[in-house]
Amino acid sequence: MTAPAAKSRIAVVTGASSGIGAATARQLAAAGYRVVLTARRKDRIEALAEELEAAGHQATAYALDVTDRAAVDEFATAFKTIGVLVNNAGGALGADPVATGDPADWRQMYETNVLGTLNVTQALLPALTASGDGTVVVVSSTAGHGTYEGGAGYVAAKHGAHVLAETLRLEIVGTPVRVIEIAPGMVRTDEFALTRFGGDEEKAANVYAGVAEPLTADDVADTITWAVTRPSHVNIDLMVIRPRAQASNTKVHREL
Ligand code: 8X3
Repeated sequence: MTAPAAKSRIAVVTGASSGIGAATARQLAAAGYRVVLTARRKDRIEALAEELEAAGHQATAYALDVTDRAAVDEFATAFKTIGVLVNNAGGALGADPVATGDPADWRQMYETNVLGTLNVTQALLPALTASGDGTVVVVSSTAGHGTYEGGAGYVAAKHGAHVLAETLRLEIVGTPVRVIEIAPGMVRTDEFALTRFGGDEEKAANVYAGVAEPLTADDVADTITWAVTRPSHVNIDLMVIRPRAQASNTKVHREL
């Protein structure tokens, strides 16, 4: 793995309180980055920062709601330069068909997955550029690249995140900032499916029923860390990562 240019290079991770975000923060810290953990749940990110510091890494926690633009702008004033931004905050709400989906769920998914990414990216782009070697990661989803029944609200939002990444890459070419999109498929984390189904444990468990080995948060964090630690002139535009048992959004091998 290529080490960051300087030990003190900063990597900001949003949604770092659990799942892919927390795993990414751990792996980037282990790779030598000074990680800044952001999420709404202050207690979680503070505990993770303490864990990382105790292990000899550099980590700070900053409570932040990525949908709150004023708070994001205030957060951004703390940094002159940033090496890496991992836009991980987001998630799914509901799995209803288009005919009955709740517009409030759709709105909230657009707010977190798209506007949250837009807010933090816009606010930190000057610091990423000032670093002379910045990386923006957008953690989208395979839902950003194809649809499935019952997924339209989330699929629409993740398509938005994908388009944001692709367009930003076009617009800032020639500046010292690269844009990487990581699109995970079925990842089993503590909260993704549970949140999607409003805390219904049975529905959440059914998402993974019979699937031998869904991806873990660490699998995705490993991919993000690999992409981020490539030499600066190498841009991993897009990586789609799925478990072996998932051939497409709608084709999953289950042993039931
Ligand atoms: C998660 C993948 O299949 O639940 O982003 O939409 S899926």
